[in-house]
Amino acid sequence: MVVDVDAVLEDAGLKNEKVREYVRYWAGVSGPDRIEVVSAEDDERLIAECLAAGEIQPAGDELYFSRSYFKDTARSEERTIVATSNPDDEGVYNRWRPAAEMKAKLTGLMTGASAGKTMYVVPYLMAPPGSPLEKYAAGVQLTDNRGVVLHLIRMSRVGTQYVDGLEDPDVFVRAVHVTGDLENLGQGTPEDKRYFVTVADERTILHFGSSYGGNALLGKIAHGLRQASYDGWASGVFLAEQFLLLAITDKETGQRYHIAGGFPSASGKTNLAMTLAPDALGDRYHVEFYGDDITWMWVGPDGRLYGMNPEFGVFGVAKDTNEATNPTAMDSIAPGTRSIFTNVAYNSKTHEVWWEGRTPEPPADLDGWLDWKGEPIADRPADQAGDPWAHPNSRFTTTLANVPNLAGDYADPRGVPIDAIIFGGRTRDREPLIRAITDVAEGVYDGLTLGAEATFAADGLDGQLRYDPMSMRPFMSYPEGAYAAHWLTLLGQTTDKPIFAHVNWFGRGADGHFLWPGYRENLRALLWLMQLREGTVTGVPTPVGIVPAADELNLDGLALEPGDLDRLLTIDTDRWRQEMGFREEHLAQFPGLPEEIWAVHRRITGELGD
Ligand code: GTP
Ligand code: SPV
Ligand code: MN
Repeated sequence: MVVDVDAVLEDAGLKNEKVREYVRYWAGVSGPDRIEVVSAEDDERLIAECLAAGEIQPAGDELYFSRSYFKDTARSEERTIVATSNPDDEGVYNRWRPAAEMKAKLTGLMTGASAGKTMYVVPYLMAPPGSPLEKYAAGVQLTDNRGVVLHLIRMSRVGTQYVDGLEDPDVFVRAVHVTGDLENLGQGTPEDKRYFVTVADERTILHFGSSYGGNALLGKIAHGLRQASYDGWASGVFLAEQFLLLAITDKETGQRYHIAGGFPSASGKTNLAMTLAPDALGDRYHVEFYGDDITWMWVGPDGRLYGMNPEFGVFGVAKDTNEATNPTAMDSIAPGTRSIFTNVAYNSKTHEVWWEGRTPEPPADLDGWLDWKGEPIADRPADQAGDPWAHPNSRFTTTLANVPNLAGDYADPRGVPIDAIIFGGRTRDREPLIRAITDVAEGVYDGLTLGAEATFAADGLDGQLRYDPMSMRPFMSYPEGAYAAHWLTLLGQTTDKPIFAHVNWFGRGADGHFLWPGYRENLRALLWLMQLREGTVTGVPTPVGIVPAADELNLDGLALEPGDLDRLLTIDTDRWRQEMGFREEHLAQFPGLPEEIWAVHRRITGELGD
């Protein structure tokens, strides 16, 4: 069927001729039956259409449930590629391939693959309007999946106005998503047909073979992280990182601090960004949310490092989200918020949703309950009785505006000045609760050597320990040596430098229990960091940073098990010496790593002794 692309775009008031050219070209490739231009105002109608078609189900008052294909429930790192025309762009983690080869491959896969479907044209902006980084933020996603459109409307600013007023009409990211025949793509086999490609030097994203999360919502990770980090490096102007962004206000002194932080996927960014002060400290401290997954950072006119969240929503891990761990998240997905739950357990009769950790025990009455694959829980054979009801990477999607502690200035185009940058992963041993780092090169070194136990957010890697530089390993778009140099250059331009810290909420005792209660209590470590920056505490110096003295941490209202605090604040020198050997191998993979980074490594190794 031949669609009159120009007539559709004309009708929709989409005037940008470069956008039209792009839509025409890819419609010619994938061959949809219909084309529709989407604005945020279309949400209600699209929801109704998805409900009518059974693509989503009702999950309470203005809440929705969706299930993705059971082999399509997480990002696939092996199938993700960064392509350019310059072989020097190959890094250790970006799975670089030649642009020409990948464009030909994807064009082949996409040819005719949207036949019988509607192609949605979704113009978007990954920035608050008016941002100094706005020109890197405009994009147009094409997708043949209506459910994906619902997610895009929640996760990014969507509307034709974002591409019609462009300073240069040609400067927007071309983001093409074709779902493909999910049941015949050989996911996870040697015949895997999926390809998730960012052609970074052409600002073109071509994703084929998924309708899930970071594989399909191209503004988020493909543009917001891979493309943007490449643009930030190529322009020399900014950094785009998988970081949360929050503010802490001390109501007594009126001081306000902004903290950005990189934790690998499924390691607590959403939880920390949405955190409320623990009850005992709530009268004095207030935490505000800016972002939970992506922060773009640049040097402001006053010489400080500024940051903003380019996203418009939250795509958060459902597991263990409840009133105690994350009350703010629970509010942001309450009735009336138009949230979408994906791959959680669903009750087809009562329309309730449930996931592991939502309540201590699953619902007692199994009637109507389906697990994330859609199988009735009541019919489970005995040997599957203990299987999770929800997929471990099941998620909720909601807009920022639903987050009750969203900062009033979250969309201020000037961004916010960053006082501290923290790194943290899931580490059972070695890492103390917090260690502060005052030197920029040492902070960058710490980010580059961030290590974590792998999580369910990426297929097939659960349980393995791996390095995840700055939490960007799955999103790295250019060589790691150049990445480190770019960080040092930008931070070198700042006059008032952020303090760095490494945090770990996941330390375990010998019997496996968490040493630290985590969640809302994590604020206590950050308060210490801010005091250290102010100079009101001094901490205890160690070869790997400054740790709190036991009496410097505010533990009001918190009962820790005896001995646990000691372990949380102690550096295990033997484990650290062993770690330095691993780090040496890790860093040696990266050609062109700046000498300043190696100097930090040698200094720490020397101080740890042998
Ligand atoms: P992505 O969205 O994948 O990038 O992940 P994220 O870093 O935003 O992870 P998120 O905050 O959603 O946390 C993932 C999991 O970690 C959830 O199951 C949380 O319940 C758990 N978690 C978060 N914070 C803590 C903590 O302080 N302690 C413990 N023990 N678990 C935590
Ligand atoms: C992550 O995996 O780090 C996410 C979710 O934030 S996704 O959008 O699926 O990449
Ligand atoms: Mn993430």
